[in-house]
Amino acid sequence: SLTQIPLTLIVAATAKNGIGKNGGLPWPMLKKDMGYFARVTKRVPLPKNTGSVQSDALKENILSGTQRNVVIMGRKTWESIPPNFRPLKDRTNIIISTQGRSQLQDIPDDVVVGSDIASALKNLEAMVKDGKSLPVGRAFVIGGSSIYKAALDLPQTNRILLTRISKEYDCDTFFPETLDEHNVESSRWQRKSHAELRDFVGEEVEEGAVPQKTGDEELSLEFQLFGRS
Ligand code: FOL
Repeated sequence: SLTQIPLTLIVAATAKNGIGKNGGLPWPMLKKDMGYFARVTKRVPLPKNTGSVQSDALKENILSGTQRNVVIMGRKTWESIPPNFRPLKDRTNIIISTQGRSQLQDIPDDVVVGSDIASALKNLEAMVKDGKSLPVGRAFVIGGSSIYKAALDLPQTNRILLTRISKEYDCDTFFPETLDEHNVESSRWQRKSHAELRDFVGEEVEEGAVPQKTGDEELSLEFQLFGRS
């Protein structure tokens, strides 16, 4: 069932795990990262080819757009997205809030609300059954820190897509897990190869430090994948 769907965290963070400042991102718009975020969270994977004739029907389902990925976020992250970009298009948006949807401002009908990740996924499952929402491809957790923390405590969370930002920005919000470049025994999380990253995201990914022009200084990004068994 949907409450058991694998969850992938997607996050951009500084070396000190900074992710936010004053309710928004700490850095100016990083086009290469935002484009990556949008493409990766939208892309529905092709089904594995089992060699059966039934798999052809499954492929047609994908090609005709009958699945959508979901993006799960906390209420503050929802509010941090520019109003003209939310709900994030071509994805089923889920907001986690202790307040009911009636107490939240201007939430469109196709946005799912839940008090925690598990109950939100149950709400979505009911909507899919009723034909009110498309069947789910992948599920991404997009923040912020308390929602990342809740997801990290769930055994169904098995991947982290991290964009490491080279420059240290002043941050007041942090990603709640240490992710080491080197695979140390003590960490539950292991860095995966560039090939595994490319296979998972379904597109070519620039390897190593990727230079980024911002208003003022030079900085670089690195796209990384971590996994846990
Ligand atoms: N993960 C990564 N890698 N980078 C991020 O900036 C990021 N941000 C969040 C979560 N995970 C992330 C949360 N914050 C938009 C804005 C803020 C935001 C997430 C998304 C947003 O407007 N997204 C549009 C892109 C529009 C554009 O291309 O300019 C989208 O359609 O996804």
